[in-house]
Amino acid sequence: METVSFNIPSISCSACSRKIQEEIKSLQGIENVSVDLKTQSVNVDYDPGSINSQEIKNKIISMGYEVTQ
Ligand SMILES: [Cu+2]
Repeated sequence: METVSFNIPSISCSACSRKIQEEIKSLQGIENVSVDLKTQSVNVDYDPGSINSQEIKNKIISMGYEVTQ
């Protein structure tokens, strides 16, 4: 299991937070997702045998959010 975190400066409310959490969780190989609204960041625990951090990042970008690391 590995952990990656991304900064998502355009997260502004709990609806964004919930949506991002659900979308990331729907990917294969994702163990846990926690979004912190205060720091506008997301922490993802994932299985590196199933998915990599770039794919997770791309998922967030595909939802229309800018990701800075
Ligand atoms: Cu929002």
